[in-house]
Amino acid sequence: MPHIKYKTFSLVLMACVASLFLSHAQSKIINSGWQFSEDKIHWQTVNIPHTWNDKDAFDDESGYRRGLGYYKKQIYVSSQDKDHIFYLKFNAVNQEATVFINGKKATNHKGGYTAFNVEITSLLNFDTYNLIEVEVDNAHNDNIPPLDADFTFYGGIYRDVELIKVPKQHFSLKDFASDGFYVNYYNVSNDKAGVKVDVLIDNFETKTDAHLYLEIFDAEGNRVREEHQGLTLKSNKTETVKVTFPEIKNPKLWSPDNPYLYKLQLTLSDKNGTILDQKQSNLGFRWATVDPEKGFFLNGKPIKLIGVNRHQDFKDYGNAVPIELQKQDIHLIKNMGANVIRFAHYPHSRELYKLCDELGILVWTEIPIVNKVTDSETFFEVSNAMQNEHIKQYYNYPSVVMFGYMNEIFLRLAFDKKSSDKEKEALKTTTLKLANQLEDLTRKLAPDHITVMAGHLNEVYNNTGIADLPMLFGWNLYFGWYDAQIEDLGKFLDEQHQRYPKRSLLLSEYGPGADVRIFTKTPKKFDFSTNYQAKLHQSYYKQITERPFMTGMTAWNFADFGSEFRGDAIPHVNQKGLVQYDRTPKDIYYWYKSVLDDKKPFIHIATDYLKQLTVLENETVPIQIYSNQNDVNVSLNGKSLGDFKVKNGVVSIDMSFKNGNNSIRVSTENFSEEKTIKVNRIEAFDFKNFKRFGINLGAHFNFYDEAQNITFVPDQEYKKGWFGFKDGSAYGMTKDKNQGLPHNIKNTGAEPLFQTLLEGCTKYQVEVPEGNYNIKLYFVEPQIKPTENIYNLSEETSESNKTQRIFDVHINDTLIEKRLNLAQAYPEKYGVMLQATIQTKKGLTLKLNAIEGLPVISGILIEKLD
Ligand code: GCB
Repeated sequence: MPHIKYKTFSLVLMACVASLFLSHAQSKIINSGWQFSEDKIHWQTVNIPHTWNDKDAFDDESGYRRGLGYYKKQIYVSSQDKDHIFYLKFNAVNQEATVFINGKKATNHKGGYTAFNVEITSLLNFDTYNLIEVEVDNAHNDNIPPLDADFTFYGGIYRDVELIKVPKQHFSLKDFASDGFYVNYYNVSNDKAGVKVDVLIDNFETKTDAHLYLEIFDAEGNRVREEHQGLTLKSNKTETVKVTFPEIKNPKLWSPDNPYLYKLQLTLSDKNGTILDQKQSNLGFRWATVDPEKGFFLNGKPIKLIGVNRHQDFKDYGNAVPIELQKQDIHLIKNMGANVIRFAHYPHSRELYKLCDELGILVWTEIPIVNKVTDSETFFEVSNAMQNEHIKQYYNYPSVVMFGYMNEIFLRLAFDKKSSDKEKEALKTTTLKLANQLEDLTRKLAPDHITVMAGHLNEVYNNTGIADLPMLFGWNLYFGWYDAQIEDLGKFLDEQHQRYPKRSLLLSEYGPGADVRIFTKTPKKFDFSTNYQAKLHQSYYKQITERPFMTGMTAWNFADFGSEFRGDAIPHVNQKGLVQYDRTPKDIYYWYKSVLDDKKPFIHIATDYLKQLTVLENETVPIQIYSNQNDVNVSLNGKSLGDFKVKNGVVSIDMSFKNGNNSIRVSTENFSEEKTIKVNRIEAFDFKNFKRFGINLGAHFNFYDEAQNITFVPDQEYKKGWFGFKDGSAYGMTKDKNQGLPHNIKNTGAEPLFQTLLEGCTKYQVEVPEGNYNIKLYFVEPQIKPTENIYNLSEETSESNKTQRIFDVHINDTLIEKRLNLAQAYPEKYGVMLQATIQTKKGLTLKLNAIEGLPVISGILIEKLD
């Protein structure tokens, strides 16, 4: 032992002295000051991370720029570094990159979500500036996955670029841009744990001697193991050195509850002890298994996986998101109480996986082979290379326990109406062939990990046998959204489990779209209300936790994310997030916290969506309270409403609010939470308590319009003394039957006001008292061209009224607009507002007199002027 200590000390000493004279391996991030151009004529200075689609993927024009983007940058290289080898490392460029150094092509890389290296030594000039040029292409390419998917394929260099300078002997940079070593574990149990490391060393010189030194430190910084190895490196070769440490006794195991990490340090020195290269990695002793009956096991103990999927983009940044902002996601996910993340549908930044190691979150990671494959040699090659890069770059993170390679790979096939049966069969065969190859590759490269794949609701995953390839199959199930009802989830899973008792299952995706501006007492499928979101998640959680055979569930999605072709309540954004696109939590985030996190007493009063609440007469409002406590006491405006049992993390109470501020207080024994909500309670339609009144015509939900700071209340059939329609029927551009996705309405940010409307209404009455009113009427022509949305998965095309609609608009006796013809006078799906000032003795009668077709109207806003 003393001998080893002395040896170590002398080695370190030598290294310190040597480093004064010789610099060892260095990586420099070169993100600043790149030139970017879309046409090679107009250049602008940008920093990495960068994308050219952060704005155009969210504007009113459909589509976003998919094509070439050019980057360039000068780097100075000194002749003092002549003895070194230089690499450029691109951590992610979406999706194809061709790199030139001083005008000469250095490499081409396909695939936008994994890193690649290129050795550039021979292309460099010393003591001068060298030009790096990168041609980036995000155009559709049949040979590069993903071919199509429900997220935006932002183009650009969006992760760090590194200039790496290494001595002639170094940890290999050639193996699919990995770190040049792979950590394996053996005999891991509560009593002992072994570590084996495969180290790849590149030698760029003739035969030479070197020294490899590996150390393991515990979390307190004590060195618990060390191994030395003398090496003779062959001339200009990559050498693989296998190092096995003796087992560590009584290891501290890694788990989400106790993410105990050891550290591995690898040092490569020359024969004089001068350090040439050094690397580090987290070590976590854990083993994960799945059982088709009993679910998921970590370190031999059952653990229900409950967590989220994550996409990497962020409001206003596209995919070019500063890493510190991204790290906050992982903290938020941990803080919610989740124990698993599915990084969907592609590998995310490596720093995040490291953070999962540290915080204790299990990881499913996958490559972006989504919706369909191409039957071409290149597609297969690119897919294989991608999985090699993926596994080799992400192999050493203890948090990573699941490696995947396909998502809903038969989605396109299932909705394909054009191909013949024979063509479809051929595509199934091709898909299966690729799946088999990738499954084999994954098992070979990562023998101790769980292989995974996710499919959508379709028999094709069963009858092709593809679902039996991976060790764990994930179902992406949208019962109560795209399909059937919320309660059908459990029935479906039971049936699958019965039919395929040997298959381990995870609910890999689920969730409805939800917009924080929409709320309702009567939540319905496809209304985008936060209330429906609560209902679905609460029920799904129950259904999954009641079924021991289910390994777990990952919600779709942690955050709202960009999907250009979509027109949810916010266009171009998929709104199934538990938090908003800017990561502001929706109430449901706190509900998850209440059922998952029992560390500290927690209460959340779910009223975040009630920005401005208008309550009619004696109307009560159901308020949900989320808590991890068993009992809570609730009071409203100082009066106790009683003690309530918390079931499934929630208490729901119908509350009767007074006009003005209302205070809700929820308390447990030694902890309480209070919230104030502002309410406009209207006892009579006298405009005393309020100045403005908005109605969301054809809608059963409230919509808070931020721009006008008003909540449009739900529509109703005419009620005496109040308001409502006399005829017509509700027409939703967000139908609950799978009639395509909702639609982006141009010229407005208030989609939920326009997307629901009244059709065929000729008379609408609002019983306002005598006075002067400013009135705004909102219209949109709902008829859409059926084929325009490539992601429209509906069986039938959405059609309302194929004939023209022309109608006159009157309020009382005033003509507001003659022969209004929305389809003719305005662009498609264009939000139109007509405004008028009306004086009335009593009441407002809106008349829509049809000349042709059925009139439509989306909303009314009435403002009292005197
Ligand atoms: C899915 C896909 C995911 C979509 C999601 C949705 O099943 O795997 O990429 O975003 O559905 O929201 O439709």
